[in-house]
Amino acid sequence: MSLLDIHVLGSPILRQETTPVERMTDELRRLIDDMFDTMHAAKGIGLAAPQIGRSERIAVIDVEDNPIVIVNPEIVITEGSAKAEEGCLSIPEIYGDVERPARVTIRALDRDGERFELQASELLARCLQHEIDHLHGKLFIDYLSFLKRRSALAKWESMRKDFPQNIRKFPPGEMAGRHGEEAL
Ligand code: K2U
Ligand code: ZN
Repeated sequence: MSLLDIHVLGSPILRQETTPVERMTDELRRLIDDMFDTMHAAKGIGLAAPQIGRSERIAVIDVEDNPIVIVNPEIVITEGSAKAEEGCLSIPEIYGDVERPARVTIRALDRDGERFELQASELLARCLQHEIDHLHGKLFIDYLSFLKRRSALAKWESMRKDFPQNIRKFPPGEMAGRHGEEAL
């Protein structure tokens, strides 16, 4: 089990486009396993590669014990509309209501590089859209109104000192090492 550092708002990689994966490798499969470990340790239900400092177009999701790996995902169908509160592991303690399509159909590759299609609704649909946004440098705060985004960013400014170099370590703590072990 390897816990990776999570990049928080202010880290440039969160605002960059990711690179499509041309071929799945054992190294990428190990990265995917570490992303699941980190997501679970952070009590998240999704995690995208830029959030752990990597530029591959990969995200992991686990809504209600249904682990899903999406590589090079594309949203091919959107239906309806739904508003719900969102947060982000890269913007801790900041929340806001986001309107998104209620149901989506996505196409992606799995951890073995095999193509699949997935229809989703409810929280899974929202999580998929949140993670796919991350893969294109978009964050949920981008959907907030001007005033709500200004308020969220002001609150974040008061908190960012807790994340030197825009890094959030797991488990949290002064001495935690790179993978969460105590520093010797
Ligand atoms: O990508 C991330 O930062 C993880 C997100 C994923 C997410 C955000 C909004 C709505 C659905 C998924 C969350 O921080 S994971 C935390 C969480 C846990 C349970 C329900 C909603 C959000
Ligand atoms: Zn997020």
